[in-house]
Amino acid sequence: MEPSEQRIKIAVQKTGRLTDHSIDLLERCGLKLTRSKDQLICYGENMPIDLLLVRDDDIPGLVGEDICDLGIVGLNVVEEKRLNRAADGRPTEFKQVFALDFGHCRLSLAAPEDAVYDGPESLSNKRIATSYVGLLKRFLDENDVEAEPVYFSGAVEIAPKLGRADYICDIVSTGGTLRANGLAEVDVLLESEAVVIQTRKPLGDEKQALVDKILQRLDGVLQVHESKYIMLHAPKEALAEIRDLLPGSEAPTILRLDGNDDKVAVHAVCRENVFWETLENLKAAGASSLLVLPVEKMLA
Ligand code: PRT
Ligand code: ZN
Repeated sequence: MEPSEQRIKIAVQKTGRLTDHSIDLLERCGLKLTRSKDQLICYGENMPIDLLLVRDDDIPGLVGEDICDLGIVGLNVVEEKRLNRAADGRPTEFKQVFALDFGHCRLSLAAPEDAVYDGPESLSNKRIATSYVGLLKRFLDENDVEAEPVYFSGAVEIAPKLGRADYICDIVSTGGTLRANGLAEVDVLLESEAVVIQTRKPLGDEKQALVDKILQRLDGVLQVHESKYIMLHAPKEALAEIRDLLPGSEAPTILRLDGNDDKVAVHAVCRENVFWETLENLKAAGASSLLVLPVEKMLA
């Protein structure tokens, strides 16, 4: 094994909503992992990459302080930490690379079901319970409203019942928790999903090459998610129309069909899901022998 400073460290949530997806994604990038006995590190067996398993709130700090080179964490946490640092006059030492299409949720304002909300001005002089004081303050400032954020580290949804707040500002996905507490979602402050963040500190050439490789593989895994390989036969005179119907495809490959001068074979990678309606439209335009195949790996 390489000395530890030569190995890439990726900060991943230890136990929570992002854990399984994050590890699964890295395994689909070809990384073979074994967990340490104390469950705090996953060692990469076939690449010099290790995962540090930590609380999600610590991930931006670990990447910012250069203890980890990359991290996988919710945009809600990234944005809150960035705003907290900015409020203290400290720069953000990490950069956001790309979104990972899991961990979808939103940071929303909610009020007791009988409350009237006519837009942000309804928050004027109200108390709003939240763990996301930075994001809430930004929303209030952008809307030029004075209100009082009340910090809650968890169980924010019970604050109105306790008489501690008039509104709450919290993460919502299905809305079930709000409904169970007699609350209704009234506004959305941030749409969130898991993102990859990277340290801004310069890495040596070797480490940088490895970080680039893992980011390229992650990008490939994401592209493959919805991509399909489509094959069909097209009458030559309908080729232009059929090409236009192929969803999100780059230049298709056109092949001659043996013993048939009227038709050609068209092969294309479509970077969007291919729905039945699309196939029916292609058929109506003259296409035949339609085949849609999943794509397993992709390297741009
Ligand atoms: O221990 P650690 O600090 O690492 O974990 P945590 O408890 O802070 O985080 P965790 O595992 O709950 O969430 C990690 C990340 O998942 C969040 O930062 C979000 O980016 C994302 N995420 C996606 C969610 C939800 N969906 C979600 N539903 N985070 C929290 N929730 C909460 C929500 O606030 C509500 O209390 O789950 C509850 C159920 O939500 P509903 O709307 O489906 O009822
Ligand atoms: Zn957390």
